[in-house]
Amino acid sequence: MSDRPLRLAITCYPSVGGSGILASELGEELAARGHEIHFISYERPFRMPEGPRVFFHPVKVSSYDLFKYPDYTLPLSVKMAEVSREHSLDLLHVHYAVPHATAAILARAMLHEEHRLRIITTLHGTDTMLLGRDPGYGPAIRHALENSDAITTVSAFLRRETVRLLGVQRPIEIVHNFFEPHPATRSRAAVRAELGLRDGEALLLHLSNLRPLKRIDLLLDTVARLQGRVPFKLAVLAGADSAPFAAEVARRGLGGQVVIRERVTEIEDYLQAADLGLFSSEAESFCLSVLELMSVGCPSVAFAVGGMGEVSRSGETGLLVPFGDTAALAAAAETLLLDPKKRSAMGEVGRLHARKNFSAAAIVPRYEALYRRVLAESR
Ligand code: GMT
Repeated sequence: MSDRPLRLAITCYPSVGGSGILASELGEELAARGHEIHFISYERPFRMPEGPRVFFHPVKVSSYDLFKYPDYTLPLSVKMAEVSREHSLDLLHVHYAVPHATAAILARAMLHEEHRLRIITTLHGTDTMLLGRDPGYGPAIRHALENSDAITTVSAFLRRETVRLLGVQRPIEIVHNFFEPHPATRSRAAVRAELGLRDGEALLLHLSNLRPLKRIDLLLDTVARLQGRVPFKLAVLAGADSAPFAAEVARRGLGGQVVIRERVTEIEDYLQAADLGLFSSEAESFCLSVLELMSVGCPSVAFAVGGMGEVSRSGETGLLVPFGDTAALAAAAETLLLDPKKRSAMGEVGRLHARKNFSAAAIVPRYEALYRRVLAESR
């Protein structure tokens, strides 16, 4: 098959979340490689790139008195069909199955024979682990996966879970997430000053959407345990409304220790200023945030859940401890905070690991090869 540039649409959630971030960065990398990229979503994705060959098609959701709940799936599928027809798309790459994969299958059916649209579905985590278990969603997800032209998961763990929970019989390709850090816009010192770090204080960084799976209760338990053992501050880059979290921080008397920032776009500024990542999720199919820190040479401590061990090699690029053991998580953080040499050695191993296995150069060609294979197979 020729290596002509492809025309494809990417559908993802526009809000701050791993799947939307990954999809936006993939669009940026694909456009830089000469492909034409059309984003379709209800809002412009949070980190959607600007530039040539990148387009955004908003989906308008109407609200009718007739419906108690507004419907997004149907207008999304209509927009997918319209963009596919008008721009002669080769394929549609949907990130997160619900409702994107279902809408894509419907769009393809609406196009009939007039335009053969190929559909790639990338599963990110909760679409399988949470919604896949829900009898109100599971059969629809399975149907969309069985009818996609290709399925990928962001980790081997998630592939196993997809087969186990949804009984999908089709081949599933594992394509890990990638991260390509942009240059920081401010110095490390400037960011640390902005966060109010005093001399000798270490900066712990946590990035997440603060959803229940992130187990913020365990994060704050860990912070409380660390108090008085090492001088530090925890910066939380929140991808969601942080008011309930701020209230909990205050209730626990941790206000002096925790700084919160919402909807940060220049995350590299904070990544390069950090000494250690701190994560407490009870489930992660991958954990893009650990990779983001690793890419700039910063190790993380976290619970060994899901696909976390596919990203971070415990003892080499960071430390993983059994889920729920906040004493062990605090001890792991303390060990690395008190040993800058070990921390920077781990950071360097992690940076090289990220470059080799999770950079755009390592991962984006995997998606391109998959697109071309699907197009060649279904001609
Ligand atoms: O973590 C979330 O709640 C958001 C979710 C998403 O779909 O945006 O994240 C999932 O996808 C990320 C990108 O592939 C992964 O790094 C996260 O581990 C995964 N979250 C879970 O599996 C809980």
